[in-house]
Amino acid sequence: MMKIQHKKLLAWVEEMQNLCEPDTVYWCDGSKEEADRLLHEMEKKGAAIRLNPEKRPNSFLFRSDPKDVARVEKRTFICSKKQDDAGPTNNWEDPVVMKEKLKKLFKGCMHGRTMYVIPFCMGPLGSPISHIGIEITDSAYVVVNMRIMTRMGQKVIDQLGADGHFVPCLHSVGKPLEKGQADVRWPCDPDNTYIVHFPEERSIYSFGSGYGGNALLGKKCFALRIASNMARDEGWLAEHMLILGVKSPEGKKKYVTAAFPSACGKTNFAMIIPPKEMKGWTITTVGDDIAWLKPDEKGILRAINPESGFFGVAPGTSLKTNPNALASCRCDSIFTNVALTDDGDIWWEGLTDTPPKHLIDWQGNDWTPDCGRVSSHPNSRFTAPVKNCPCVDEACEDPKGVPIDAMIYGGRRMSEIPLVYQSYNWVHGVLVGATVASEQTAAAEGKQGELRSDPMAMLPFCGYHMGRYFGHHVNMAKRVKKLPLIFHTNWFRKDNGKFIWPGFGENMRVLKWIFDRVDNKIDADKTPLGWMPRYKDIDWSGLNFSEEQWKVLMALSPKTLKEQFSSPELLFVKLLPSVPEELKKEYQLLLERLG
Ligand code: TSX
Ligand code: MN
Repeated sequence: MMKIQHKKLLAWVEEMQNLCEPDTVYWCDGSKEEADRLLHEMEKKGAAIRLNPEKRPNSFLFRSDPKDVARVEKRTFICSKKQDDAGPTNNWEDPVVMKEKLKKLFKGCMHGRTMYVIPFCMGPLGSPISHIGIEITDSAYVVVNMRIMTRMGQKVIDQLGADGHFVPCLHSVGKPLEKGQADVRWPCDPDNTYIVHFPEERSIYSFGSGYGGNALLGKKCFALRIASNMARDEGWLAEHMLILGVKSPEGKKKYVTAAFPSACGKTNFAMIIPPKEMKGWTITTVGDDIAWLKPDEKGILRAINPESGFFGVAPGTSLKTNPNALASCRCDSIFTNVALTDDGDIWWEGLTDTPPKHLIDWQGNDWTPDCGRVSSHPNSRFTAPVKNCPCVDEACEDPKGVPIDAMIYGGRRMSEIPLVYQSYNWVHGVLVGATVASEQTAAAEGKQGELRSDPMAMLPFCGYHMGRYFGHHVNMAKRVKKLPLIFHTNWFRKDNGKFIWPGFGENMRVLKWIFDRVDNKIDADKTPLGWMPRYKDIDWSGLNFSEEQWKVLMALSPKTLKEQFSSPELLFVKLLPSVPEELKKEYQLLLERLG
């Protein structure tokens, strides 16, 4: 039994118990025994499938309700007192009105269920950058996922002590069971889903969905939407960024963060394997999705990964695209909405060149390669511990965090945008991040190929006014003594319908150029966009890439670029009235450089 000394925590749990009226309350200790027991119970109920222990030890497959397969942005709300504080890019509702609505939804919503109390820490325990949350949920699936994605259980209660701060996170699948009513495999209430944030009181309420970012509240809800508010008030950054380490053959180490919109291969980039001809260069992974960055007492910007797991998109992950991700989910992992093979393993589109002759698809139906359907949902996922990753960084658990030398913003751009450029200064770098746009793939909603703004890859995740968020980035320059250099990358430029750049591990060549720029080792070309690499400054060992190809890859058309950067469709242009003066000035300079 757990001993809780924290009066506020006990009072909140009791209040939520009275609201949700569960059959029982269970405090999670985070032990392996506890997870084993919950998984076994879900297996007995038919909610989970134990995978073949020889092929995929201690791993399970879940199939969600077909209506509950992704984050629901239409139902995601930022309920600040003033609508203006949520800004024009967030859904808003008056907090008093929303609280009333939520009270009705949550009243008695856990009948027939267990209410799990999950103490979790975002970031290494005891780190000055970490923060604690308590998630209350009626989903055991959430518990076992949170155990992988966060530091969870008794140790967090110990850390919290009698009066430590925590972010209260209430979650329910929204399907109470009345007496005698049988449960379904994946309870949810898709027609009444609400993902609600109260930034001023720093609390989260999530109703009706059991899936991913809707239900694992430490991730997008806390580590980005609520944390971006905390970061603004406390002088740090909560960003949708991967963190990786780059080590040179001489043993020099630098850390880089990168923010990309969806469908740019962020998890792949977080764990690339350098080409073997680039001997002695190694890449290590701190995180693949979220970074919390805070200046230390010397003014060095240090980053932690608030998460301890990967919640990665499965389709497209293969030995060719990302062997380290595959190794991470070799065991002790949870799979959601992927296909089941006849020998009790998992499969998804792109895992192997030739699909198995027979599968059970993500909805539980027979599947054959010629059936005309995909076997796995396009947004199917693996939940895998970071510590399983073969290239996990040695400082991954360091409470001090890792010092950041460079930050990358990127997008998926078929034309116009070169492979890489460097901003002229910090404020210009903020502009580079704020003007990120990406082409939509078939997997996303909306038209394929349509260019959509996603400033700093934070459009769905910034928990306050986006224009003021840019201002906060600008202001960080006053707090950080050694500012990271800022870069923009695009792995996706095409010529005659073909990708020009080979991408994947070959992106190491771009990271080496960034490393050399940070080291002040090489000059670069001054262009309207920023500093650009010269052909001779890229390490080409082991790759046939001609100077002619390079010219096509790096070509700039100032006229077209100017049109794109001043297009009223660009979110930055729409946000201009609320953008700080320094940034507006930097934007004018960019337009002037483009002629
Ligand atoms: O993840 C990707 N990255 C980053 C990897 C470290 N992808 C996959 C994107 C979908 C999520 C990429 N796709 C990358 C990339 O750098 N580049 C491309 C485009 C591309 C696709 C296939 C090839 C080359 C480039 N194939 C051959 O050249 C044989
Ligand atoms: Mn993400």
